[in-house]
Amino acid sequence: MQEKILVFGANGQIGTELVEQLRTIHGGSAIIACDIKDPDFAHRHDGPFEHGDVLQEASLQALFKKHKPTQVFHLAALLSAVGEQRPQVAWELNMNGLLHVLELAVEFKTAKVFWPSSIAVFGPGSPKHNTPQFCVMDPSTVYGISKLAGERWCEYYYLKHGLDVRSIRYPGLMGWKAEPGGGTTDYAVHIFREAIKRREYECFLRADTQIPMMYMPDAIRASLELMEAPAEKLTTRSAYNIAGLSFSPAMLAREIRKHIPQLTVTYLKNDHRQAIANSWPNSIDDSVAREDWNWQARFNLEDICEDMLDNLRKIALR
Ligand code: VAH
Repeated sequence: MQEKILVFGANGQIGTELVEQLRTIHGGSAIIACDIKDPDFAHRHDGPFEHGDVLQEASLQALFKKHKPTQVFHLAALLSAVGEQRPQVAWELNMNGLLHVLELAVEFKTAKVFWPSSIAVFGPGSPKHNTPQFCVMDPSTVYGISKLAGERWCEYYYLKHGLDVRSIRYPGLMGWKAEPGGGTTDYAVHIFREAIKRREYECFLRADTQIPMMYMPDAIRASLELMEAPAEKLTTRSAYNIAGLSFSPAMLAREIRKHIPQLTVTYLKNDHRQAIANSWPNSIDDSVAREDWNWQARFNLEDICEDMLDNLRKIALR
């Protein structure tokens, strides 16, 4: 069957790479990129684009009616750091945006829906190391609260309406194709650009702040593998833990210095994002995802640094 896939939040850090990958698999015209902002210059002609605001239910309904999507990827959200600056806006976008998409997916009989959760659903009371699929979850950010509530809503729409909605708790994500969007892990992308341009970086997290992270190619592959997994194999309809690797800013800086020995990094002491990072796990147990749909990360820190620097240097030279 010819897929018709709607991607909300298509111009974001995940969306930019997901749309590109989906268009490679299904063909450009099968993927309708949708965002409240115009696509950046590099991506503006890769395939169909629709302006859309997931908070405007009527215009969203018109998009569902026009395209009758077989799949929807709903990525639009405010992330952890920005969300703490604008808590009401974050809650409204992250919660009502999701509810509009779930409701319309049921109305228009969309076969599958993907929605990203985050390790931000865990909090100070969650086990810090190898945080399991099921445990105490007491998020202390609006972003984390909205993701935890969103997981419950996804499971509700699966159980009550039979909607095949699937979700992943992404770690912090790194990629070179799109800027991160205001999260607590954005440092792990900014440091590369600053290392290339200025050989120095002021990190907003302490040097020893260890956070679960993942390279974007692994993250995109995880979403697509989960969406392709046989429904009967899936034992979790809230969101799956997945793990890539865990590192601190100091560990990342040490790996980058193997390529740029002159890099100097200074560390802020009182940035508001430190408290957010402190509330998250150090590492994640992804045994349920491995068991249910054979999840397995591929990129280690050495591979990531090499690939990031190779590609960012090419961009810098343009
Ligand atoms: C953030 N990049 O920093 C996101 C992510 C685990 C972190 O959810 O908010």
